[in-house]
Amino acid sequence: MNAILAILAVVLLALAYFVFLRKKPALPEPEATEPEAPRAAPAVAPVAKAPALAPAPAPAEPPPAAPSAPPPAEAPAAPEPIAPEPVAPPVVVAPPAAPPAAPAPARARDVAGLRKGLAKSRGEQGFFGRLVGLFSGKKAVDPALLEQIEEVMLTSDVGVKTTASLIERLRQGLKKQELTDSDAVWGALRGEAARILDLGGGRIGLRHKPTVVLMVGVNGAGKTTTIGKLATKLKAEGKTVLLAAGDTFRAAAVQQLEVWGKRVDCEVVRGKEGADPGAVLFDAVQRARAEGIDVVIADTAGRLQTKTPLMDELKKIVRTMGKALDGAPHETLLVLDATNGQNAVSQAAMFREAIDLTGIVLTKLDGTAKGGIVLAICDEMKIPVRYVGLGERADDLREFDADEFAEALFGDSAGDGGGSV
Ligand SMILES: Nc1nc2c(ncn2[C@@H]2O[C@H](COP(=O)(O)OP(=O)(O)OP(=O)(O)O)[C@@H](O)[C@H]2O)c(=O)[nH]1
Ligand SMILES: [Mg+2]
Repeated sequence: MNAILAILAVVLLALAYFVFLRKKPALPEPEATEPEAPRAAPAVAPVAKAPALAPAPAPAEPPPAAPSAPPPAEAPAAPEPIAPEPVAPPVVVAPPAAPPAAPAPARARDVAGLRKGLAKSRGEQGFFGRLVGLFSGKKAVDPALLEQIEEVMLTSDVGVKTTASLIERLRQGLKKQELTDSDAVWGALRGEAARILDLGGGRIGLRHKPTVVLMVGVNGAGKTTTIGKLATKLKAEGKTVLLAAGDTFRAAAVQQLEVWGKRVDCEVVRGKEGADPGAVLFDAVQRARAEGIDVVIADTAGRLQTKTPLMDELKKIVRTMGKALDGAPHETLLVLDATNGQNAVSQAAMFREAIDLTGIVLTKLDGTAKGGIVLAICDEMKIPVRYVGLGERADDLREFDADEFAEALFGDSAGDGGGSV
């Protein structure tokens, strides 16, 4: 009996020991899952998250760091969301210059829509309408044709310099017997236009987080409206956008931006009336960094390119933004009013002298019959056109595409029904 009891006791002891041993190693498990918690709660440390721009490439790097960790999908189950110094750093591995998470969404060509916006320039009395008129019903090329083309260009804001070089190229083509009929001349014109416009313009780059975009230009060029339109576009792409009211001269200017902010559902950073614009923009960039915002778009007061103190202030604004974030502003867009004609070219020259410009937004192209200004700006300034404004509505901003633009103006028989001459 005693022996049986002894055996039972041994068996019980062995069982208890076995159970105890199996439980002990289970203890570290909660710790192993903890690191996932902070990923699920990024809002805890927003500032640390700022350099982790380009979230897409990051996952490529971290996996080797934690190959044995449980899959992140389990993270939400973690009970303590406020874990102290977790494994967040691996996410920061991505280099700042990495490409954006989502590549630029492919944009459908819309030549017909562009033509609608350019209706005035394409109309009978407009730049291209008049050019078409020169060619209609004409097959042979007579010597007067080049002179007539020249006249239309000069009176349509193409400018003396660009017109002269265009006409000279056509003349050479005629001389070498390359342009034997009016169709060939028209084709050459279209080709020349596409070549001049092709400066790699179009959509702004979003390689940084935040990407800081500064809008500059003379009074009434369309800066604030363009900001609203651009914010609309970016929001539709799923980007977070912060607007910065750097036009602190007029209360109405801030209000105008705030109206856009409400419409587009973007926060607006503003200072007091008369505040230093640089300080407001500095705050905005800092805030965007802290909150992990994708794009900051900064408005500025309109300024005459001939007023030196105002242009000096602009230089200071740019320097201040660079202090808030190294490399900012990443895009400095000069907004030009297409109805200003040749004056827009001289504005571009003087703004470029003061600060580095990364692109041009040409507004109010819908309001001019002299669409030739696009050619003059591209040819003389060699600054890429990023967007064109074709109206006052939020969706009246179009990414500029040289080829599409040339097609919209000069037509393409194989295109969307626009026809050529
Ligand atoms: N038709 C047309 N009107 C435009 C376009 N872009 C802007 N506008 C109009 O131009 C006017 C001036 O636009 P704003 O955006 O206020 O210009 P701004 O450069 O911010 O002006 P300031 O702040 O005074 O320097 C407004 O009435 C806009 O609706 C465009 O592409 N087409
Ligand atoms: Mg404005």
